[in-house]
Amino acid sequence: MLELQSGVSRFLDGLDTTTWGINGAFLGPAVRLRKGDRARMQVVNRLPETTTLHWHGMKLPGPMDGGPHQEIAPGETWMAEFDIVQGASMNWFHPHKEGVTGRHVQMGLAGLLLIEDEVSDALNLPSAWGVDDIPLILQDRRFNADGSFDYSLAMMEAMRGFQGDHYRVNGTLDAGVALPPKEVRLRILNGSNAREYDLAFSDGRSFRQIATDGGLTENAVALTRLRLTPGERAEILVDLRNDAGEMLYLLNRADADARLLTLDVQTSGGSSETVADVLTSLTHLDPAGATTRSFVFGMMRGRFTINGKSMDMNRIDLSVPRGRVEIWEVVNRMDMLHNFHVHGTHFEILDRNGNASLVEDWERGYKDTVRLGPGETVRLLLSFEHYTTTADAPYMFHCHILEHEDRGMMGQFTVA
Ligand SMILES: [Cu+2]
Repeated sequence: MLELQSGVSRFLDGLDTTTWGINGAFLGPAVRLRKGDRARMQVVNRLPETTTLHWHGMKLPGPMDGGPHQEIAPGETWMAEFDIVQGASMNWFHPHKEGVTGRHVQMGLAGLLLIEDEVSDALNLPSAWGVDDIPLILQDRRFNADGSFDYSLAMMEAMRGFQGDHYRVNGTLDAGVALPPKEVRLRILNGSNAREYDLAFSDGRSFRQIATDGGLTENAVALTRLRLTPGERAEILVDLRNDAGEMLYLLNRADADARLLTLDVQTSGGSSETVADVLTSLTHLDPAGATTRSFVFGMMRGRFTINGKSMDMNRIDLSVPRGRVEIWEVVNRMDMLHNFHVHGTHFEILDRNGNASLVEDWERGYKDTVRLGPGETVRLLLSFEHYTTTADAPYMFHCHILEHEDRGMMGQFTVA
C-alpha cells in the first residue's frame, strides 16, 4: 500500500515544514520488483487534495499509468495492477494531476520503483542497499521565513521553471554518505521540478555509467561528467578502491560547482572486485521505413504549446498504431531549455540537430526523457507494446519541466 499523506518535517533549525510524503512525512519508499512480477499498487489518498500517482518509466497499459485521468480524490483508493514486462531499471513515481504537478512534487510526493531481472542479477553489481548501492534523488527547494516551502513563482521563474536555493538529496540538506573503499553504485534521479544537473566529482575523476532511464546500457560508459534534466535517471559506478579515508564531493557544474553530496570513504569494508564493461545486449528498432511525426515546442498567449496547442484533457492529439516503428522529431523553437518525456514506452535517440554525434555518451540506451536545449531538434525512435485505446485513459507526451507541463506543454495520445 502506498499512502499519500501530509506531515511535518524539520529541515531548518527550530522551524517545522509542512510536507507531503508517501508512507511517511516526506518523499516515499523505494519499491523493488522483478521482471515478470505482477505489481499491485494500492494507492490511498489521505491528502486534502485530489492528485494522481504516475509510474514514470514503466511500460504498462494506459488505465494503470497514473496520468492526469486517473485522479484519486481525498479519502479514495486507486488500485493499479500491471505486469512488469521491462528489464532491470530505475523508475519513479510522482503525481501527474493536471495543472498542479509542480506543487505536488515540491510538497514531497516522489518515490522510486526499482526493477531487477536475471541480467542485473548476473552482473555482480554492487547491491548492498544503502551500503554500496545508493539511491540519490536530486531536488531543490526554497523556504519561507516560517519554514514552509516557498513555491511562489515570479514571472521569470514561471517561464524557466522553479529553482530552489537549497539542494536536497533524498530529502536531506547538506547530504553525505559513508561508503566502503570499493566500487560503489549510485542510482541517480533528477527529481527536481526544473533544475538541470551537470554532475561531476570534485577531483574530476572518471566514473562508469551502467544504466540510463530505461535500464542497463550495453557497455559501461566511461564519463567525467553527466547531465540530467528533470525526470532523467542514470546509474553509475564509482571506483573508491584507492580512496580509503578520503572525502570527495558530487558537484553540480551547472551551478558553480555547488556541492550536492559528500562521499566519506571509510577505511574498512573494501573489495578489489569491479564490474565488467560488457553489461547486456539491447534490441534496437529499425528506423528504415518508420513514420515520422513532429512535435514543435512553442508558446502562445502566456501558455506553453506543442504543435501550437496547449494541453486539453478533452482532446486526444494523436493515435499511434501499436507495434509500428515511429520517429518522433521534437523541435524546440524557443530560446529556453525544455525536455521531452513519453509515457508507455522507451525510445532511443537517433540524432540531435540532424547529427548522431551530438547524442551525448550518457544518452545512449533506452530513454524516456530527453534534453532539448534552446533551438535544438532531437529525433527519437520508438514503438508501443501496450494498448490504450480509450480517450479517458490516454498516454501523455510532455515537457518534464513541471512548470511548463502545468502551463500547457503536454499532449495526449492513444495506442490502438
Ligand atoms: Cu519545458
